[in-house]
Amino acid sequence: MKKENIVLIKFGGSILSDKSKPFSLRVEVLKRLIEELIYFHGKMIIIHGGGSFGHPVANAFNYKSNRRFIDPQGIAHIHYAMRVFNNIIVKLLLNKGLNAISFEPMSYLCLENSKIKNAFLEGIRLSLKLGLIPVTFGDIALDEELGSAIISGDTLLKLLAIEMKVNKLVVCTDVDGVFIKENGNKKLVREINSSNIKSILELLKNEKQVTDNNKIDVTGGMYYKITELWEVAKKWIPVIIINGLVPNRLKNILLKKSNETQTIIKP
Ligand code: IP8
Repeated sequence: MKKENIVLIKFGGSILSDKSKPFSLRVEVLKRLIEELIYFHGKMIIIHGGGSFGHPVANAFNYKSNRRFIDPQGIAHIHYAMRVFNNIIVKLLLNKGLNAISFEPMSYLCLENSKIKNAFLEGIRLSLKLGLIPVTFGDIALDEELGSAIISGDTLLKLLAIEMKVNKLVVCTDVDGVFIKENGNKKLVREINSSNIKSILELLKNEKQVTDNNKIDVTGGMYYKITELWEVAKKWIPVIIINGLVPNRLKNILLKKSNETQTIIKP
């Protein structure tokens, strides 16, 4: 796959907001991350999660994944909460001279049983050509089978990384990377590649079962995330998972300086 010179950056909802308090923003973290983005002068796409905006509202309307959700008030309010969150982020980007433009998944995607059925990505493609920074986010979108369904930022990440042929994917989380348990101790995995992917996934799967008491994890946890990210890495797009709460890690990645604390996924 021939790559474009585009970096895709994902901000997990939990680093931009405090998920324990509805509608709370970690404004200092957000402002600092934006300052770090300024150092990069190429094309970029930004994706953010639902954080303390989308998730509490979805809960309040009793949204359950993979179930029919046809409550018009619920759909409208979940979407609105995400628009509010997204507007704040876009405004802060604009304040720093970054020409961000918002793309709401509700308008460019059509779902079927929670999976993407149609995606109209021409707007995002054209915006990149014009030097704009497309910003998109986890959202509720309309679903031909279920009425509506939440599409997470992690699903958008895979779609856009592959469709836009990006040459690097940076995932900013609130931890240093992927951790596994070895002899009872937590250990950071610095590189995931074709020789260790199977064993890492096995460990993450088991760990999830142990720590979550076999409860169903709606977002799928790290196991699901790495399964998806591996699909991206297999297309020769390096995926780097960093701790966005630590200053300068994002900036170093964008400036191609090495960070000693991160996980890189490559085939
Ligand atoms: O935080 C969820 O996006 P995510 C979006 O990326 C909503 O999973 C509406 C809860």
